[in-house]
Amino acid sequence: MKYTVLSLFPEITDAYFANSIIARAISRGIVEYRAINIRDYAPDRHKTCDDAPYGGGPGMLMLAEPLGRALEAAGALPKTGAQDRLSRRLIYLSPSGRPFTQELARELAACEELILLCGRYEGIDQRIIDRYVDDEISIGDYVLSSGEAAALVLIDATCRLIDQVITAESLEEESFAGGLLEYPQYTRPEVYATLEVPRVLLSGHHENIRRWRLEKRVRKTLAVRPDLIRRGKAAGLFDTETITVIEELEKDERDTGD
Ligand code: 9D3
Repeated sequence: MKYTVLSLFPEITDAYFANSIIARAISRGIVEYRAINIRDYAPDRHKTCDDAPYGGGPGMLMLAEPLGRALEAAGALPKTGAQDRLSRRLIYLSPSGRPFTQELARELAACEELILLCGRYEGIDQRIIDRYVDDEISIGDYVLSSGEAAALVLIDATCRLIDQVITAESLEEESFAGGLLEYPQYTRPEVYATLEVPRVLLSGHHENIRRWRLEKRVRKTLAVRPDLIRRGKAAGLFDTETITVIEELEKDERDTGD
């Protein structure tokens, strides 16, 4: 995978690539990284990259000219409609994008190159989106000050899915996660600040441990992510035992509810 990041502040993404599992992947030749400073492509001597929006409104927008020149330097071409979206994708990180999910991470991890355009100010001239951008992606419903942090999230999530970057084992476990949050985990010591490790985990009784963990997962998911329970049910993600546990705990909830 090759990541090309276009930004007014490339130091932000540089720092990340210098120190993480990605640094190892780069030295092994599995991942490539290139940062392009958009300011280097401003045509005027003041290196202007922003201006006020036509029609009025708050703040400033990134100018089309420096963005277009930086994109062409990155090897981007204007869209033709007949694009090979498996080999190379141009992504604009934007609060108005479609939501980033594990499914989208898997799709993007299969690309040969991701060109990530990070915005500053209130956004970019729409003509850059129309002419070059394949996907507009948001990382969630909260407001960031710029696109760089979002690009790092996308890079981290996709990079670890690339074959050879992390062990197949941890990815396999992930697919087992199937619609529920994790159970609580404990390691040594057995007593920490008077807090004891749950007895069942020390019992060596594998069937009881498995059942305890399943109940903990269902309880936690019902409490903080009831949407995952609804979606998991609809998608047929749960086996009959899990459905029984969900129904029991939902019933408990109603009994103690009021
Ligand atoms: C006035 C409306 N605002 C849009 C919701 C303006 C605005 C806020 C934040 C314009 C740009 C930004 C900077 N955010 C990003 O570049 C960004 C982002 C985000 O804020 N949330 C979630 N995902 C992303 S991806 C890029």
